[in-house]
Amino acid sequence: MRTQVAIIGAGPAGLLLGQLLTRHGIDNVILERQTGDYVLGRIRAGVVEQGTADLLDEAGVGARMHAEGLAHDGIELAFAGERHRIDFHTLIGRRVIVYGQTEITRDLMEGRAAAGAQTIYEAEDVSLHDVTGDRPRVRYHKDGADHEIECDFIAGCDGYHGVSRKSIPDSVLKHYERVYPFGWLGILVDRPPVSDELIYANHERGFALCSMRSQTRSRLYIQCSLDDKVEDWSDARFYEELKRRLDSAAVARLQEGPSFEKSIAPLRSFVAEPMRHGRLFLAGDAAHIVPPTGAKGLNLAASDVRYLWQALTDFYKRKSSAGIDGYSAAALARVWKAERFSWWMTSMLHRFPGSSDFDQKMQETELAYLVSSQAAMTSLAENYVGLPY
Ligand code: RFL
Ligand code: PHB
Repeated sequence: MRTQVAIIGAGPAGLLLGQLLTRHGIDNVILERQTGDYVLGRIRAGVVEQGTADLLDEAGVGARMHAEGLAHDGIELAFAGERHRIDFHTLIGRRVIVYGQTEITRDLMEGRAAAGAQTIYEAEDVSLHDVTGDRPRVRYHKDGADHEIECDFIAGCDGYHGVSRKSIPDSVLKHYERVYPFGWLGILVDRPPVSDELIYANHERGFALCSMRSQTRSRLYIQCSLDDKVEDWSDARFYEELKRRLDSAAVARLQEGPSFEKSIAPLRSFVAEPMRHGRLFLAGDAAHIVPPTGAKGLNLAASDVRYLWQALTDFYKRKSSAGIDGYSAAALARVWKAERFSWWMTSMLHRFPGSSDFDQKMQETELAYLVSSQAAMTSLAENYVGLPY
């Protein structure tokens, strides 16, 4: 088989890139290790930046997000028993949309099916070949046979555990990493949200986040130990712990219901540089991870895709390699700013085992300063809604 762009991974990065390329007449094939249902079953992000929403519109799949997503003009920070609103709309005149990654993925899959573009699910043992030559190839195994795709470019959109980044020699890639000494335990429950906006809570027992997927579905998180197992946390224990970390008004509005999803995610900051090796480009979690506190992971995947789609369009439509040559530097400039914001939010809102009294005072003062300063709140707001491309 031959295609112009072989895309590894049918997460948001791969599907969005595929949709944009298809709409601009650039042929592409997506290879995904899992089934489509498995991909849709992963519960992840919930907050969409305006720039990400614009790109979904550009890809022709934004209609349901605009109809069903919830526009949020701010967030609430809770600490020392009080809540403080950060009003994005007043501070910088922009907002975010709360709309689940699962729904975005579903919209992209349906858009791809409608466009007749090919996705090969359950592709096993995907391997990349000749990425530094003119004719890269991707091999995979499916239905008992080996297959090969010849292409012009490979887009590695296969997440943190994927094969693409690992195909780049160690001598080429530099890794930057911070692993945080805690995780997030999250549940999904069909009960109305605790508040109209997201509540990010700093509490002496640990961080908590009250998010949502709709007016009737809540997504709730608490900071947990890395040793914790999902089985250790009954719903009753989860709610008991969450309530200890929330203010009394939030507790009064919390409706406890049976969770239908419960998972623990470790927190990590990670960047691999550069994001290009020959004709292989990394995009999304394949190249970088942020802790979820800043709600940036999905949005960064979309911003990489924006740069990569434009670079490939320049190559095919205008015969220019400038976009391809500049891709890694352009994408990384924005990636590092989101890394900084996510690290800062994480540092400000969590309890770190072994932190000193001085560390604790610094964290309290950071929060007190933030909510007392228009300049500091504006900085949070412009990062949360998404920096310019
Ligand atoms: P994905 O979504 O991991 O998709 C990669 C795809 O590649 C496939 N794959 C392979 N396919 C073929 N061959 C191989 N060898 C392969 N290896 C892997 C995988 O099966 C998968 O389908 O990466 P992508 O597309 O880069 O998207 C990134 C986002 O999923 C991620 O950044 C966000 O979910 C992060 N995130 C959040 N981001 C936000 O912007 N806002 C949020 O509010 C937010 N909340 C979160 C989050 C992530 C979380 N977890 C679980 C880590 C909350 C949580 C709890
Ligand atoms: C979510 O709704 O899953 C969510 C929202 C905000 C975050 C992280 C996750 O910062």
